[in-house]
Amino acid sequence: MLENEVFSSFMLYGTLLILKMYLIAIVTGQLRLRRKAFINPEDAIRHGGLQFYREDPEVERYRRVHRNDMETIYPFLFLGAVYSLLDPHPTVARIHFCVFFLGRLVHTVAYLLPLRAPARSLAYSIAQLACFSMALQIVFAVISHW
Ligand code: GSH
Repeated sequence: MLENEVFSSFMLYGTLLILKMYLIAIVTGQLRLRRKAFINPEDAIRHGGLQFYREDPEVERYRRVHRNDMETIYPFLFLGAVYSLLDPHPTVARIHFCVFFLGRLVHTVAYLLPLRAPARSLAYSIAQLACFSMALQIVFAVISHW
């Protein structure tokens, strides 16, 4: 599998994005502890009392990053894997994966800092373009073989 240039490039970018999601999850947990804002009453009781069973704007921002990652990176993991099976040109494929990867990194940075609008939306749209392109190529490849 690693000898397949396209698939190994997909594996690299996909795995790096999963690691990014793990990092966001870890930081969210740490932020909860620091801000004393717990999502479950049992956690709040353990860390000082039910008054800490509450929302915190910063924690919620991290959760939105994670949710948006789930809405976009999970489909990429499917589309990128299927697209790799279509034997695309390695450079073109790498451009798709790299654009998506960089778009998602900028999206995260823009969401967390936060950067002035429309930076986050632009990053989101550019990353989604790469996914749309892969999705269309998959659909055309399937239809043309019917
Ligand atoms: N579920 C998303 C939403 O509610 O906004 C769908 C559209 C989307 O993902 N928009 C991007 C975004 O960063 C660019 S504006 N949305 C913020 C978010 O999902 O928290």
